[in-house]
This record gives sequence, C-alpha cells and structure tokens, in this order.
Amino acid sequence: MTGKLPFEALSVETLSTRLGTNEALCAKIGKDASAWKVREVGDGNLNLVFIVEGASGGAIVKQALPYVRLVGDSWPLPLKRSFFEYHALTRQEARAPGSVPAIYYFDEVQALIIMEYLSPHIILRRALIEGRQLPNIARDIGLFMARTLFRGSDLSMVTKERKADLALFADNVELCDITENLVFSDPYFDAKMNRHTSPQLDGLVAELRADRDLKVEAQRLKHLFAANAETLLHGDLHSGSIMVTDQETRMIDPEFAYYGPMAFDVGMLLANFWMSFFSQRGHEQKGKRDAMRAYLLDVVVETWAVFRAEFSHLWRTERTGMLYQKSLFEDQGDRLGAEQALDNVLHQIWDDLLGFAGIEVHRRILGLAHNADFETIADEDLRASCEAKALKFGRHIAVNRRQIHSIDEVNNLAALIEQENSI
Ligand code: SR1
Ligand code: MG
Repeated sequence: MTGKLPFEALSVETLSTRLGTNEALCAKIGKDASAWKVREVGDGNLNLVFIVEGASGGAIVKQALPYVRLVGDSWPLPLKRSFFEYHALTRQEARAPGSVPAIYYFDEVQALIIMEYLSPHIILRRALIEGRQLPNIARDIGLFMARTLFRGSDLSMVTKERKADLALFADNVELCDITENLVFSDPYFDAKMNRHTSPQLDGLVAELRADRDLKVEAQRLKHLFAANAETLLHGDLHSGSIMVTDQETRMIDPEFAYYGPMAFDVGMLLANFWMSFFSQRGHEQKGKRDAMRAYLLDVVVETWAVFRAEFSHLWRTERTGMLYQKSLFEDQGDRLGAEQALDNVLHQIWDDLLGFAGIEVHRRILGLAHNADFETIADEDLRASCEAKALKFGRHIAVNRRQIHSIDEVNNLAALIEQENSI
C-alpha cells in the first residue's frame, strides 16, 4: 500500500494483500503474508482496529473511517484524525517514555497507523468491570498526566515551538466539535442522539436539564475547554483509552488531542474511576465488591497525589518555558515565590477538574456515548439506581466545586451517595 492510492477501508479479507509488502509490518510479524491471521477487534466509537499476527509476532493496524462508526455514514468525520493521533502519540512518547504503544508506520492518506500489539493487556474499563485491582495504574496514569501536561505547556516548551504545535493541532476541529457538543451541551437538553435508562431516570434527567447553576457551570467549562489552550491534551482519557496488565499501563487512542486546559484530562480520567465506583453495585452478583469500591477510591487519591508530586517535581526542575520564569523567582533567591505560584496553578487545576469530572459523568449517562461500566448491568432498575447516584454525585462536584477542598472530601461524598438506599 502506498500513500498515493486513494483512501480505501481495510477489511479482514483485504488486509494481508494490501499490507503484505509493507516493510515495517513484515519486519515486525514476518514476511509471509499468506500466513498472517487477521482479526477486527475495534470496539470503540470511531475506527477500525485489526490485530495482525504472523510467524514472528503481532501488530495493531488502526484505520480511521470517513464517518463515526457508532452512528454510521450519516455522520461524516474526516480521516485527518489519524494524523493527529499519530502526532499526539509521538509527543506523548517523547514526554512520558514507555507510556504509549510504539509506532511502526503511519500512512496519512490511508489514515492508518501500524503500532505495537499490547498483549496480554486488556482495556482498563473491562478489568474494572471484572473487579480486578491493578496495583500500578494510579502511579502510571498520574505520571503520564503530569509529564505530558507539564511538558506540553508554556511551563516547559520553547514558546515558538509550542505555538507552532498549537497551530498544527488547531485543525483537529471536528473531534473538538464532538467533545464540545457531546460532553458540554447535549446532556443538558433534549439533543437528538441522547439516550438514558428510561423511564427510571426520566424525572432526574428533567431536573438536571432544568438546573440553571449546572448549565451555567457546564458552559463555563466549555468556554474554558475552547479558549484555554494551555497544553497538549490526550483529549479522551477515559478508562477505555488505557490498556493494562497487572504490572503495565499504556495510554492509547489520543485522536482527540488538542491544546486545552490541563484539568480536562485529569477530570475526565478521575470521573471514570468514580463511575466505575458507582457501577460496582451492578456487578456484585459474583461476590461483594466492597474491597473493589475501596480500591477505586484509593486509586483516585493516589492518582491525584502522584500527579501533584510529579507536576511539582517538574515545576522545580524543568520550568524552562516562558511562564513563571526562574528569573522572577529562584534566580532572585525567591524560592517561596515559585512555590506560591505552583500552589496557585495546582489549585486552579483542582478547581476545574471537579467540574470536568462532573459533566463527564453526566454525558456518559445522558448523552450519545455511554460506557460499559453501566451498560453491562442487565437489570435496568439496578442500572438506573447506579446511574442515578452517579448523576447526583456529578452534579454536586460540578456545581459546588469551590466548596470542596480535598480529594478525600470528594471520595466521602461518593461513599455517602453510594450508600443511599435509592434515589
Ligand atoms: C461520536 S464519538 C463519541 C465518543 O467516543 C469517543 O471515545 C469520545 O469519548 C467521544 O466523545
Ligand atoms: Mg477512543
């Protein structure tokens, strides 16, 4: 396959013929394409994902489609998202080495990336639904977020390079548009593609849509997302974008990468741990999930602690960008001034992340793109009860974020709401 042929979607049947002479793929899995085994395993909302295995190994071939897979060709989506994913992965690897799959090949016209086959990794969301406690995720994800968010910002980068990169990613318009609508607006009105567990949640949904403070907060966050080009975000950092083994953690799928506020990635990620927490009741039939719930709250605490510690470490050792320059602080013997500024920056991230987390919870229950944590709860009454608790939690942390001063407070609130009989 050369970059000169027009785009054509791959299939299980055509992949070996079309990529059989691809040097990068042959070098990785073996030259005899007739012996390759190909499976399509994409379970995300947008793309084709193939596992290709040959005599000497395996690889992932990921290809964008010219439309949203979840909805079909009535919703066209440009192939260039593959270009942004490729460039985001290369930056993430440079800023947080070992945290993303290795890239073997990229073809912009075919919108395909050939990358490392992570095995025996599984999607983190699936592991959490199964009730698996993974010992390293908080450390690994906390480090990933601190390193990518700090090193992709004006705290670290040469400003000319950052502005050039900002211009490059500014063209990821259509994927931003998905986030801007699906996350920040659609859940709060009767948007066409919305769905929720009905009729159980109808009353609560009407209440949320009539909640002026909540809608104002959601729009403040949308404003922040659209206007605060602070750093290169992963842009879709949920538990379906992370692959794990008991020991290893890798972030995948950064096709939504865009320059936005640091708190967006952190808030979205933590929201997914809290949603997993509220969904555990629905997966309890094979045994109690008390330990799993406690584990998830610990993961939240540790992720935030690791993020803060690493961010602070980078602030003290790698603050080479044009923001809070050392000439204003340390170079004048004012280390305390630098610490005060660090405290302000972390405080701002904290403040905003609770808002982003709250609305991420809402959109996964009220919008188009739901998550398997709740969707795999077959009993609809039980599912609705888990979702209702999560919705209430999401509203509280989004609207009252200024009155919440620690992660323990948030976890205590989650634990209290979770124990309520029914909502
Ligand atoms: C139409 S795309 C819906 C969602 O899937 C992706 O994973 C993003 O989370 C997006 O919001
Ligand atoms: Mg994805």
